[in-house]
Amino acid sequence: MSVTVIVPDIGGAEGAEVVEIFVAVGDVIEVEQSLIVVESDKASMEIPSTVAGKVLELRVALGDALSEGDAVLVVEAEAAEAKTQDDVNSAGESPPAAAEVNAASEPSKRLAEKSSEKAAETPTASLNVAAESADASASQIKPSPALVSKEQGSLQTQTRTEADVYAGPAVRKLAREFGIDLLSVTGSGRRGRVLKEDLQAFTRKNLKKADPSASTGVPAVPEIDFSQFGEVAVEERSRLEQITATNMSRSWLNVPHVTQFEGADITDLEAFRQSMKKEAEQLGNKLTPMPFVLKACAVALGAHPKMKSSLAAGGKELVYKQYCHIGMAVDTPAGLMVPVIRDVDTKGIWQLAEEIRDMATRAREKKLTPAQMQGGVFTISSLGSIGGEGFTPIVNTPEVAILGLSRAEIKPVWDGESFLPRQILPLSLSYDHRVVNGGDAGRFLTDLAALLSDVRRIIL
Ligand code: CAO
Repeated sequence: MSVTVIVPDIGGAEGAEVVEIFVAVGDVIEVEQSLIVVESDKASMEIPSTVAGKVLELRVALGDALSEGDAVLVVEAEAAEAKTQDDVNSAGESPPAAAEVNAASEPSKRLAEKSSEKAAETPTASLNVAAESADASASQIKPSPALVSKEQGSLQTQTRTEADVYAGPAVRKLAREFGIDLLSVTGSGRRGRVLKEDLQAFTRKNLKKADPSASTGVPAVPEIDFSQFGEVAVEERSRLEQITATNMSRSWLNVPHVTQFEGADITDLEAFRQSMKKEAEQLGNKLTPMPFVLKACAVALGAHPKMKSSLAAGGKELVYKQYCHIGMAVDTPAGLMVPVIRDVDTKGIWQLAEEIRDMATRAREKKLTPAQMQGGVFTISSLGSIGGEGFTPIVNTPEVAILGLSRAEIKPVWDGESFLPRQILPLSLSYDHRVVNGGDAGRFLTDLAALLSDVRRIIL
């Protein structure tokens, strides 16, 4: 019996682009086998099969834009599996009818129908999930109304409408915010898809033409042809890297940063951790300093709630969060990702150690869902396993503080009579100086260092 495998709930992402296809017609697939990877503006996700059997037909191509319920492929399913899928279908989550499936090969039409309202509602969230809503540099360089109407005027003779333009929801939203008619933008993506960079290039080009003084006031870095000086190789940056770059610029330009440093004496913590390593192995777990730091941060954040607040109402209000979800920067081949570990204050060290490994693995295998990267109140970025004496992390807005960890080293510490060899963990706390002042940060960091110096305090 043939069964259509459809896109499951992908965290509300609309028009996620197909960037990889793992199967071909004729392949025999298993339940849970990864079929394709889709990439939204928020995350990359693998779509697994819900049935086992032979692939009869592929309903997607690279570059297609998919949403929940869209058809991925048709499988000649094994009987039991087919029944399961039928049950799902009859429960109201049926794959699209033939006509709808055909429409899936025309992404521009579907996007036009679905994107406009939903994309506009997308909430701002953490570091790697907030690209579309907060492109700081872009939002400050709106073209003048005169410029836009001139562009639009020249297009009124065309019969195509904006709905015919191949573009994702985030790009449509950005275009609406700028007042840019998508028909006037040349798409540089696959099959002419209009990308955010195309909107930025369009805006830059027209700003130059219109009124140079209407820029952000930040002088642009000139584009240089480096090949004039020697051989070069040009590599396209991943979407994740581009989103991260946007978010870093947004935070750097909006947030007055201050970074404060402290060294936590983790000699006793390290002795305890080493003594527990065997037990961790027996449990199939791994005990690094990270779960202890997470837990200590949760306790310190509980005592200093401003450090996990966010600005609201244009800076007139402060939102205090009664929960303690903490983001953890993970270095992946595709770029920086920040999964969020939920309710850290309620969890024990073993559980946190397990979740750290799980989230880091998911991040590296592109298996994080958008929900797993949202809701953080504070972020930890650990370069401890990599090295370095200290660094100044950039605040993951709208959070107001981020903790950097560098490599712990044995240092001589004066105890009043002699120098003792103590293991010191370098901490660097960057904070948004609109919300947190030096006193707040100093008290928080001193408490955090005290918790790490004597982890028994965590349970007090
Ligand atoms: N000092 C000394 N050693 C440290 C340390 C520190 N601060 N932190 C970790 N280590 C050790 C660990 O104990 C482990 O050694 P053992 O196996 O002997 O115990 C080793 O370094 C490797 O640790 P890990 O990296 O596997 O695990 P972790 O829990 O420390 O970190 C994670 C997990 C996901 C945070 C980390 O793997 C990672 O991706 N870090 C990079 C984050 C990043 O890129 N930040 C920058 C963002 S801004 O550009």
